[in-house]
Amino acid sequence: LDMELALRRAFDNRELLLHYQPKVNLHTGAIAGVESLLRWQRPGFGLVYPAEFVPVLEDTGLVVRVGNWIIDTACRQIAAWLADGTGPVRVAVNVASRQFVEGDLEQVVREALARHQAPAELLELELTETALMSNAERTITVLKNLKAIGVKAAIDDFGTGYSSLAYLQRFPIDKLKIDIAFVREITTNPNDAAIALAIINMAHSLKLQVIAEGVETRAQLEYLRRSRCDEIQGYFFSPPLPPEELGRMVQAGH
Ligand code: G
Ligand code: G
Ligand code: MN
Ligand code: NA
Repeated sequence: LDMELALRRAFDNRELLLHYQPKVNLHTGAIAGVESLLRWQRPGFGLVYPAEFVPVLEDTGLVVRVGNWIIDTACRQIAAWLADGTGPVRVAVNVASRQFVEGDLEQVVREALARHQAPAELLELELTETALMSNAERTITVLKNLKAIGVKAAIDDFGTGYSSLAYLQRFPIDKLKIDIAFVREITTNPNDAAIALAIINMAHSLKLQVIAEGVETRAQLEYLRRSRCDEIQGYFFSPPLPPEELGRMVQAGH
């Protein structure tokens, strides 16, 4: 079966869902928020991970429709966690380049926040450098307008793209996310350690927060803490979880 058709059906049949991976504040140890990650509960296949189908969503443009649904679902979840006593949980969503170019991202975000009465401060957008650069002027305008209402923005997979540092300061972003490629061997490869430290220091010089993804060991965590990284995300703390499990983890305080 053609993958595009299968994905259209999956979307219509509500087989797509979001899992949520906690981000931990390295200064306080508290859960600082979560990243929503798309999964496909595919009948006969089990849980399918985005590496297998997000490229198809992007290539076919389906990522705009699905992306709108992701933003709506994230806002619904923010409101649900507020309502059930879990509390304010900041939710980051991954945003594809085509959502800026082909979709009316600003309107989609505004409507989703309003529909669920979710505080804008609890929504964060994660964009790759490539997405930022593919239509820089449009992206700057949208991000500025969303920042004005309180929405946060982070650059995902930082260090792997080709954005110039001079350009970076023109984007109204709040946070850099160090790519997993520099975290994996951070305790054994001096070059990776140096790059991570340089990103952290540069981010702080630009008054940006910095998070490291893909943290799997205590040694990686300790290196990042000593380097003054603000937040970490990764299997060492927790894999992405279904919303009920994530809610229980937040309520338990760890
Ligand atoms: O969860 P996993 O590590 O398999 O995700 C793999 C890739 O898929 C990541 O690069 C991530 O950015 C991307 N991805 C996951 N969820 C979403 C989503 O909701 N929207 C978009 N556009 N990409 C996503
Ligand atoms: O948006 P992005 O591509 O950065 O998505 C993060 C991806 O990394 C997700 O697919 C998530 O499942 C995965 N991931 C999260 N934590 C870890 C980790 O500690 N190690 C590895 N190898 N992958 C992780
Ligand atoms: Mn991400
Ligand atoms: Na990433």
